[in-house]
Amino acid sequence: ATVGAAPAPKGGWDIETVAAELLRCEDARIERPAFTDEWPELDLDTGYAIQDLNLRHRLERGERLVGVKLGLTSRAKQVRMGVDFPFVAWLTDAMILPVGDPVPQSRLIHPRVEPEIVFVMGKKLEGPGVSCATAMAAVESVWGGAEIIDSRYQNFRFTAGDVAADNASSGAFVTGPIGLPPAQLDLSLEAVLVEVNGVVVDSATGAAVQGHPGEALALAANDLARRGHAVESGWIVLTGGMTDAVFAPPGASIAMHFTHLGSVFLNGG
Ligand code: OOG
Ligand code: MG
Repeated sequence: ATVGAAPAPKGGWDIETVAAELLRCEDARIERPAFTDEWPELDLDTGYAIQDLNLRHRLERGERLVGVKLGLTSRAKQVRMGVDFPFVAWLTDAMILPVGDPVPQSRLIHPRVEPEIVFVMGKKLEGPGVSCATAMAAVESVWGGAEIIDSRYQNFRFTAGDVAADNASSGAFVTGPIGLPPAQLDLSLEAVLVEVNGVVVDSATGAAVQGHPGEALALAANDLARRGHAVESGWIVLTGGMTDAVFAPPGASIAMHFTHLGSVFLNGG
């Protein structure tokens, strides 16, 4: 990657300039320091405003909204990233990685991969007041998946406001081979083994994600309600990394083995 610090515009930062800078960094594969170093008032809601503005920019350039992702729903992720609450970000069709494709190194800065439980929604789910049970009743199918995260911040160092603004380090995601109706498995007990170059380096069960990934979906619906949106029928929902993410350099061979949802294989390219 061609990586270098981006110069700050004169006159300080605001929602528009941070949004533009984040998309520029993404498109040009530039990593930069956290904005809160210079703009400490950039809190979670300001971050969401920046995220929403960049969703508009993504749609304007022809991308299609396909769902949402949750960030930092597991303790493993919260501890690693130093942000101790979950949040929501947007998924567009540009982030879908076809099965069998390698990690798209040519458009990423410093990709990392994490295993996730993925939902495809069968019904619209609208907060507030959504419970895990209500959320799961709106799910059509459950999949294993791998998210390739790629923060625009140097060394993935950020606060909650920075990372919400950066669309939760969105990069790409791939889904596994098996989709099951949610009643067919106990998601809190669904396990995953994370394998890098033939060595199992981490493992978790769905309970790592808010006790049950359905809780993460409920959280998404309730949080989006605050922002004037629902989780729509047909959407894809990434419920958040079950374990810490692993580096995905060229040449790496990564596999996520789920108990009932099959294996997701990712070549570092
Ligand atoms: C933030 C994105 C978090 C997850 O699943 O927790 C995320 C990051 O770790 O850079 O996608
Ligand atoms: Mg993730």
